[in-house]
Amino acid sequence: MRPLLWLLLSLGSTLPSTTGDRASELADYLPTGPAKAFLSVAKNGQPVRQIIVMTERVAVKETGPRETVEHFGETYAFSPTFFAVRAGEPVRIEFWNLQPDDAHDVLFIGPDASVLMHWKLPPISKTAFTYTFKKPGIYPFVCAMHSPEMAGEILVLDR
Ligand SMILES: [Cu+2]
Repeated sequence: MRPLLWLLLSLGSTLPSTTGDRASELADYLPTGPAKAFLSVAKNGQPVRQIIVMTERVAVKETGPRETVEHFGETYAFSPTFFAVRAGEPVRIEFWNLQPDDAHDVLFIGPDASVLMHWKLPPISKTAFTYTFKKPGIYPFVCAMHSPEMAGEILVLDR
């Protein structure tokens, strides 16, 4: 699975992102098969708490700084980039795409570096699921369109 992850992570950094409307070519999917051993995802459910992850612009063509955008392309970040949950505890994670003109997406990656799911985050939208992480470890998440900088990590604690 590691080569796939590297492909996904390098995809974002090899394409210029100055247009700001780069479309994700990845289809949306929830965890299936072996990925379910790490993560189950439901539209509803009984979450014990909610976490909101927002998309923030760091340097974009509309507001600059121009030199920064020319050098790095448009750059974005998730906020927060790090949070902890307990294994087996359902949590509602809601992604807020705050940008009116930029799509984002999110890939969840397992502690073994396998890609667990992919979901698009359209402009000006909230996208929520109830997530249950099954095994302790570090689960990276990344926007494939703005990788490697738009990324974070979830620490899953032993219950
Ligand atoms: Cu993004």
